[in-house]
Amino acid sequence: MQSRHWTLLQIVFASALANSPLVAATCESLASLKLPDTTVTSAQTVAAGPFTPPQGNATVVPNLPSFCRVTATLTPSSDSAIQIEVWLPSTGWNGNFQAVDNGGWGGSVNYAEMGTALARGYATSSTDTGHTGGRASFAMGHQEKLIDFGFRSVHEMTLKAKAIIAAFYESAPKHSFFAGCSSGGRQGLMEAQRFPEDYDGIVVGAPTNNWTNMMFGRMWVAHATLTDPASHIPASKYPVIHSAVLNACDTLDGVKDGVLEDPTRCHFDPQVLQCKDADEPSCLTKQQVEAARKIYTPAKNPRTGQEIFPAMERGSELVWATLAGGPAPIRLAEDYFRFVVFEDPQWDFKTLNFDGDLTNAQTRDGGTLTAASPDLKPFFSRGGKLIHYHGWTDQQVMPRNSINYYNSVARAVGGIAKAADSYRLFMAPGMNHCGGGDGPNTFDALAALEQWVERGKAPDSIIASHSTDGKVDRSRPLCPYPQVAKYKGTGSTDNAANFACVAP
Ligand SMILES: [Ca+2]
Repeated sequence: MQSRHWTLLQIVFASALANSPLVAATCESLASLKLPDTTVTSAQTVAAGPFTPPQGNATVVPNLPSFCRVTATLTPSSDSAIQIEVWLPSTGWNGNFQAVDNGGWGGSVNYAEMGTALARGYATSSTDTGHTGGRASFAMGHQEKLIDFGFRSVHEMTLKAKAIIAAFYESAPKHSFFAGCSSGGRQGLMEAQRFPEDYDGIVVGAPTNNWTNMMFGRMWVAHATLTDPASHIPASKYPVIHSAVLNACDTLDGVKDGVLEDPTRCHFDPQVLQCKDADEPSCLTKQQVEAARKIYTPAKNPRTGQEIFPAMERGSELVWATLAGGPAPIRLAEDYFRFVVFEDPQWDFKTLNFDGDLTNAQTRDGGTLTAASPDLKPFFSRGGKLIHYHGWTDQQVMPRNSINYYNSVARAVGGIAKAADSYRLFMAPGMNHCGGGDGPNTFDALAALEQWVERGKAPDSIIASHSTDGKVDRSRPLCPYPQVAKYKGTGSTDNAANFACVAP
């Protein structure tokens, strides 16, 4: 019986890969599936209802349809132990595959996003990126694990998930999608650059793709406010600065709505807030003025003057605490220098220099973590579509990095008009890192991507909404860069229908 079962499974699998329908495998039989460098550790049907992730991931995923849950360990190197999960709808599969992303330093399967993808009818997968826990300490002395985190885990997961989907449903997914923000945006660009055949469509949000330079950008802000106590800006003054920015620049876009449609047009100088006499809650000391100016200034090499990473934007002041609040720098960045660049857990951020240390870090990275190549031609030429978005008040990844990357790709393919056939960037005014903020920050980029990939309908705008206490109080089109949303002059400025995407 066992050998007969085996033979049947092998036939099913081989035939599934050849796209010739036979019979679908049972969920439980997938436990015997043989794939390269892979141990399938479990395959079982999960009944409809809430799903309780394994220990250590306590947040219950509610209201899932019944699905086949496959877990596996991938070992592409002798030091690798990449955990993946593949979830396959028992009924109502939409015929597509959508992989989900990881934030920060990864280190855990993203059950919440898998649940969302499954509920939308996708077969879905996630990886722990090859290590456990959200710190970077895993990387010390483990270059192969750093490679797993950098790009290999998502690629290997993709190959294995597609094979498992094919075995289960007797056919390969019609289309494969990847959607991610922040580190997940970096994962998406890494896939498009290194493995252009993995996905037909990719949603990239606020990517950390310019990884090493971005870490210096984050430290630039930390140096502005955290190296000298006199330069520290208390959080209570963020609204003071923000109000002054709005007074100076809110109406430059024609609408007084507390949001800057295009912060690059705002040149507010915090000098206007300098205290006349003693320090007060409503003004900035001379040192605080200098600190705020530095936050608005791109990180630069002090010797060459060359820009390392763009600055925080005007309008982002309410969320400065993430990078400027202290007392220590954001841990995601401090971890990078301690465990990857200097391999010294006691390393002090105040000692960082923005010249030789940058060169050393870039060498150490060498493309393992940074995904900045503008060459997306192989992805585009096989029909790949990319939707990229970034909030203008992002407090973790400076927004102009996305514009710089987009322009680099456009240059590589012959201009923005050409790039727009395959790749569109949507800057979201007043949106924070991957969501939140005073501007419209809820939108369905994945649905727009599906339309583009499946029906050839490119997104000329994406409608975004803003909610307060769960109630939508504003909608607005997000426009493909370099266009901006312009008020038509009549009707409510809280209604997207009264705006048009126009050249800046
Ligand atoms: Ca405005």
